[in-house]
Amino acid sequence: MNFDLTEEQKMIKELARKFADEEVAPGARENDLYARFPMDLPKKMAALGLLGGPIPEKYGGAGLDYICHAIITEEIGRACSSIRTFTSAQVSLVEISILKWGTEEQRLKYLPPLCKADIIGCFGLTEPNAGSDAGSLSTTAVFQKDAWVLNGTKTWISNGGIADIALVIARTGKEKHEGLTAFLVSKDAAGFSTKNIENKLGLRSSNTAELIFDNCKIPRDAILGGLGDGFKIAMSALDNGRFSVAAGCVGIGQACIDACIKYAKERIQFGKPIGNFQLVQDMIAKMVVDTEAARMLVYKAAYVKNKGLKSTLETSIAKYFASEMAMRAATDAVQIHGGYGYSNELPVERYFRDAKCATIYEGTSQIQKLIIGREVLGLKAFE
Ligand code: COS
Repeated sequence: MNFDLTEEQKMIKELARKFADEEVAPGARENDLYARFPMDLPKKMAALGLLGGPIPEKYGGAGLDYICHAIITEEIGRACSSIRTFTSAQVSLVEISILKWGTEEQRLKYLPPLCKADIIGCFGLTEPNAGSDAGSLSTTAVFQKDAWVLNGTKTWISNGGIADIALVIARTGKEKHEGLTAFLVSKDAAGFSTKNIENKLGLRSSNTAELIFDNCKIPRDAILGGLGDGFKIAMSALDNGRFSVAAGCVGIGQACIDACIKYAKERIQFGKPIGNFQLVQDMIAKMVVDTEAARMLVYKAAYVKNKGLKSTLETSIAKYFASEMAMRAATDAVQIHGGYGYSNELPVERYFRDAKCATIYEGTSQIQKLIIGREVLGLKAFE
């Protein structure tokens, strides 16, 4: 057991922290207010290697381990969960899935431009009638003459409206799981359009959209993995996406701690800084313990991923705990800031609105608990 970060991990933390403070945090309030995604940021992140962390250098990535990936994601999440959401979709859901399931040709075609932010990716699983029950999706892909033809609608897709390629799971057969296949769909494919989803509670500067396939034709070789591998690919993508959500939530916890320590020392009531009061210290102490525990769970999942092992259990534990922790921390952070915390002049109300989504997307807290139950009991609650 060694809790020390390596020199490389410390360097990455420093780099990501500086970038988050200088490039991400300053625009976060306005981007949230006007619900706009800062299109200049992906290239800036890519220039520092922040968009290809765990991707090997031969495919244009930084070749870093999963602790580094967690550190980068935490730091971005500390500054802005919308940008962290963009990063999670780009790196964890799309890049790592192509690395794991793609042919060598697909890796060489897609990974370098994704790592450089020359192209943006999104992951299309959820549908209006298929959320938690991901295997029940109804978007179809039928092979006709020399091409696949997709029909259906995906919804709540992060990066959907700004993506150049979409990793889409569609039905190619009747079987619930083996009847699903993954495809890489270009935004230029005929019959493919998107529609932005507006007025979200949080993550307002992250782009969220519907993907609409209306007799959308894509080439024969647009399949990722094999015919019928779609459900497995989706679940393995989520094992990575959820890890990244968990790491981002550690960032929210840390941001709450930082904001509360500063405010509790400045704000004077009853003649002294409110940080002197035991009930305020109680909230801050709980935040510190909660955040540190979540960070350790994320690092534990990273440790398993570094060994190349299946990390479904560790990832769901980390995602469940970290997202609920972020919600607790942000609730208390607003409380400590009182009336000021209820206004968007200070960032804690944004942390609060953003944290809520983390307990819902990439599998609700309830789904994470049922996955944990399935993994430890060997019994499925879904049958
Ligand atoms: N990695 C690889 N393969 C996996 C996997 C994983 N993590 N989890 C499951 N599979 C494969 C297995 O092959 C499994 O078959 P076996 O039981 O024979 O091994 C098969 O998929 C079916 O798994 P399961 O029976 O558990 O599937 P269910 O349809 O019951 O669904 C849940 C399981 C509910 C866990 C799944 O649908 C889920 O994660 N839902 C939430 C979806 C979600 O997060 N949506 C939000 C997306 S926002 S991007």
